[in-house]
Amino acid sequence: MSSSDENEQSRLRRRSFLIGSGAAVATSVFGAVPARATSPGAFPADYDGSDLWLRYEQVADPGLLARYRAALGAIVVENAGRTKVHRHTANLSMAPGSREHLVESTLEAARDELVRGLGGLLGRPVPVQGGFPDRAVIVGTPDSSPLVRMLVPARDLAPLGDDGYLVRALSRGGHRSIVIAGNTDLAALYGTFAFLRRLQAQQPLTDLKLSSVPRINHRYLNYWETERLYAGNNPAGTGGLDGENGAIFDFTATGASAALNLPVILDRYLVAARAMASVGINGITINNVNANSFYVTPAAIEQEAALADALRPYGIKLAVSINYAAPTDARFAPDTLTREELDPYSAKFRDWWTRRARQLQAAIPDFLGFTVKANSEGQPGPQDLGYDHGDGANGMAAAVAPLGMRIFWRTFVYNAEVDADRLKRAYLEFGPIDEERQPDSTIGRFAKNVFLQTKNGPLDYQAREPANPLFGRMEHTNQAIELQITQEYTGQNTMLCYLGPLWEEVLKSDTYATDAHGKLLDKRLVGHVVDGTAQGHPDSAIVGVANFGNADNLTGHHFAQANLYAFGRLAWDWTLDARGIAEDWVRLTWSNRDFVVRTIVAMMMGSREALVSYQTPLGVAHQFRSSDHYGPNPAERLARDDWSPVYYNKADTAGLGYDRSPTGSGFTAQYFPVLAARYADIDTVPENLLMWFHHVPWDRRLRSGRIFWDELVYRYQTGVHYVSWLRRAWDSLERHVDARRFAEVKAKLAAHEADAGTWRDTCVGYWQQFSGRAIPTDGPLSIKIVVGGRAIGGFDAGAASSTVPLAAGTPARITKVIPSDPSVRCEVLSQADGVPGRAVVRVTGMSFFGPILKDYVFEFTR
Ligand code: BDP
Repeated sequence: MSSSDENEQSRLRRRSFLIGSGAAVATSVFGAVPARATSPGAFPADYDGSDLWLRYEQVADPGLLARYRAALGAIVVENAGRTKVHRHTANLSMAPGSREHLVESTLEAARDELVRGLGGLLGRPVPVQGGFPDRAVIVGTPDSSPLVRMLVPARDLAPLGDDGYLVRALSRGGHRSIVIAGNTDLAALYGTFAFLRRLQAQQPLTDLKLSSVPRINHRYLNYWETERLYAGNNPAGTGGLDGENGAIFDFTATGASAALNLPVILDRYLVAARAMASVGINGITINNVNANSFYVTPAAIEQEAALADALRPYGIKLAVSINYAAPTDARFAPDTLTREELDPYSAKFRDWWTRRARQLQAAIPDFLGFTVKANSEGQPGPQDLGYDHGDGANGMAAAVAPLGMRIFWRTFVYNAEVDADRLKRAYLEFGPIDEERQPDSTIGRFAKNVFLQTKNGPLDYQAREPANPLFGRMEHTNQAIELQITQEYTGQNTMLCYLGPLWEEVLKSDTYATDAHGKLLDKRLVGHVVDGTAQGHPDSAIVGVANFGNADNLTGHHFAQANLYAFGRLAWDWTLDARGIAEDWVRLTWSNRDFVVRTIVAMMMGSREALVSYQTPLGVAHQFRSSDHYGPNPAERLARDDWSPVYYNKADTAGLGYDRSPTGSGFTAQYFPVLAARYADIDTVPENLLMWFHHVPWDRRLRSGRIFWDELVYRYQTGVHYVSWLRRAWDSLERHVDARRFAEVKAKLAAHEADAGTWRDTCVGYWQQFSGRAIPTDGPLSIKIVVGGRAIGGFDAGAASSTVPLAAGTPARITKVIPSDPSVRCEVLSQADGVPGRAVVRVTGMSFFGPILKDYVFEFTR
């Protein structure tokens, strides 16, 4: 069974949503916002976003509220406290004054979530009861609950596995009930969250029949506590205040926060735990991949054990990132090794890691294992001793296998000696190990408890990349996909960028993988490779580099919460679509009002493609300034070639882009034949990947009919125009969204628009030095204005304003606006008082990814 019911629900909802969306967008773009908001947003005006999507505000629609109240009269969780989860920390406790509370079992977590959720949504407490009351929500497993055993046939539970759940409205013996059941307590908790989600999204309860099974077993976050953290409580957004470092989990806070370090549990840990569980995330590596060995010292292990204790009822297990050379770290003295002893085949090396893993397991019995970044960006690894990644990963794997742990070994390697093209290097290192015949004549050297953890694309979390060629190519090895939730290259904590469409694009992209005889596999999307169905792998994993921090809203930008949510939903079921997930998130997080939902979903859905457009259109990659990976610096040339924007753009007077075709670097050959051929040919490569694979001549004609240079400039402009529209769209929601969050997002969007403009101007200005061509002025939003009977045009749509000289005696009045595209809408916002004077014309239209808006500012002079 798949998660069919839930999919079907979201498909149905989606269809009706799509029909309405065009009109609604037009409404908000063109200013015809409902004149009077019928009621203010349901959330308090000062709400800070700290509940993530776990908001349980009272249902506003009186009819629906009455129906919910009639159907949901009691909560029954039999034996909720019977199966207590393991607790290592005797005196585990919350910080003084906490709102959240610790629970001792997973079923208690489910029960308490229902108490909180139903109480909030229904606006009155719903009692927890025993027995078999009418109108009860019953949660449990056949093991925990006699009622579940009675109400749910065993054959219906069998296909659900360990994590799958079902939710059903039943009528039995004169009793109406809603049953939430699974084979494990955790599955019952997952079902509880799925049920609450439906109520939050104000879906009907009649004929409720949901069931869902995750497609991927290990759904993990990697949390980078020290790097790429854009969610600290410091207003600058990255670091922390009051002795905290901005990370969500406090291990070493000082000063005013010293008393709040683990083992003390803070509210935000439990909000994060509940949020993770609500989307089915079941593991977290708690520290950065450039690992600090502190996290495997005894003192840290005690703190981690407390964290694990608090998260355990929610099904979240812990792992840590390690440094391959940790055994040489003096912090472990006298139990240290010399550098020469880091030989992955040596007993000394393996025993050292077995000892660490044992210590961890003694405190954290369900400890998952280690994430390893080795021989990458200066991190040590097996190659320092002449071994390869297979030797290193297997050495570590052998050390922890007896303890039932796994090694997540990252493939993010790009040793310059391997090949001149950075993109080719990982496969050249890992591919041969996967294909190596073993003494027992099996193929592939990586151990069974090794997962190779591979970024979605071959470079480094860019806003658009082709899929990493390793997907499908590593038939004999377990592979996890790694996605970046924290927005390092996608606007950090300033830009609104919904990443759902990026991940959907990757997970649904066709690898054209073939079997050993060259026949195309039936299931061969990246998602199939990851979930194991493409090549028959029994185990599967997906990893998201998380964006948690200690900011009030936990993610820095209110809209960054959506990325965490979307990652979790896709990790559970990668076949879901990004739009449906966005709609759910908006309903849970902002409002159920149709106008608000449609507007915010539209804002989110175009945001990633807009970012691609104003940052790196048409496949030009990695043009970020090296200092912070936020702003542009296409001219930058660093000591390391493959960190330099110029290495990626290869700008010259002939054109722009990296030739990776067979006559260039030959990277295209790492893909399966269909893709290799498609990417190799400049005529067949998808235009949005053009410069990933080709050096494109400035005057090459593209599918739009425009030459490459013109199209490139338009892409930059269009991306910025979308952000201008975002601002207007958000403004239209002022009376429908709680005040604090409204203002915070509004301020972010203003910075976003300015920074998008900087990207456009910096990049176009730099490319122009090579193209030697003028900025085209006949783009999608180009207009002529008629002043004094004369049509004047040729304005740069990227310029902040245009100076228009008027002949003596000509009145400074715009009498007509003539757009080059008749479908755009023009509006004179203000006329000039005289000369000199200023007039503003607003032009709104549609791009291929969403609405766009430009306010032309005209300065009239004589
Ligand atoms: C890069 C990040 C760096 C990470 C690295 C990685 O800039 O902080 O350490 O990825 O994934 O994108 O190892």
